[in-house]
Amino acid sequence: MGIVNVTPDSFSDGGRFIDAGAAIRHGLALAAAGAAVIDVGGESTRPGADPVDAREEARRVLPVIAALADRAEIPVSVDTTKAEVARAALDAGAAVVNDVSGGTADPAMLGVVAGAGAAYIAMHMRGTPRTMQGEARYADVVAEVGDELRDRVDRAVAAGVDMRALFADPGIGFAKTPEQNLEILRALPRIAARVGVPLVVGTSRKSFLARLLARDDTAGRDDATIATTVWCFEAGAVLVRVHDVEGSRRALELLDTIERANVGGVAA
Ligand code: PMM
Repeated sequence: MGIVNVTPDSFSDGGRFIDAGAAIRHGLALAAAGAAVIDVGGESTRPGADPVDAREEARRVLPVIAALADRAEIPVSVDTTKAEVARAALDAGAAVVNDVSGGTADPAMLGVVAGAGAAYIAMHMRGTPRTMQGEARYADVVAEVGDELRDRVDRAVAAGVDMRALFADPGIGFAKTPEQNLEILRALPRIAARVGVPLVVGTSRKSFLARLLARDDTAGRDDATIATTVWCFEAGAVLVRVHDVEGSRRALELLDTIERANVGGVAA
């Protein structure tokens, strides 16, 4: 899943694609690089980010979604917590709603997704991007994130969202410390078993990677992201949300080649 942030303030690409034309070109380039889905967002979710209203968020994303839905030949997803923005994006051609609040930010969200028959990604977070880092307190992060995510999935199903088009995301970096992010990555199969729907994971360029590498630049974060992409797919995730589609695609092709090497019974 390739990321297009149409925002002035996202942490790694804020400001680069605030112009609709640049965002559309970037989305098409991600599709050409091998993305399976393009995720378009108009509100930064970085820790402490200021919220934007629905009208401004829609103004940023709708022309980009309409153009990509028309031209990209892969599904377009809208990264929003607001039902009004989701509805307008679905009308403009989006097929997926990626909601970092997992339906907790806007009581109308799940009804909009169910009514449109759209796919839905329910992510785990506590609080809001403004408050979440103060809420990273868990006795057992894997069990609690699994339980809370399961609850969000159950609510989505109860609201009529199609179970076959439902995905869950443990929300790396959202109300989690760097150590908790690692525990979650390590326990992805346990979380997948608990939630009962396929997992999406987003580690791309997040600050815990810079801490792990003791190096803080985009190239380093992209290398680390590729390592987590391989880890996530080996652990059974079905989608990873990344800025550098090309790097993750190449790594997955290699992984696939290694996994097939045994098919003829030639390899030891
Ligand atoms: N992370 C960000 C935004 N949206 N959506 C999902 N499903 N999972 C994530 O991990 C996620 C997300 C923040 O990253 P960005 O500012 O680089 O887009």
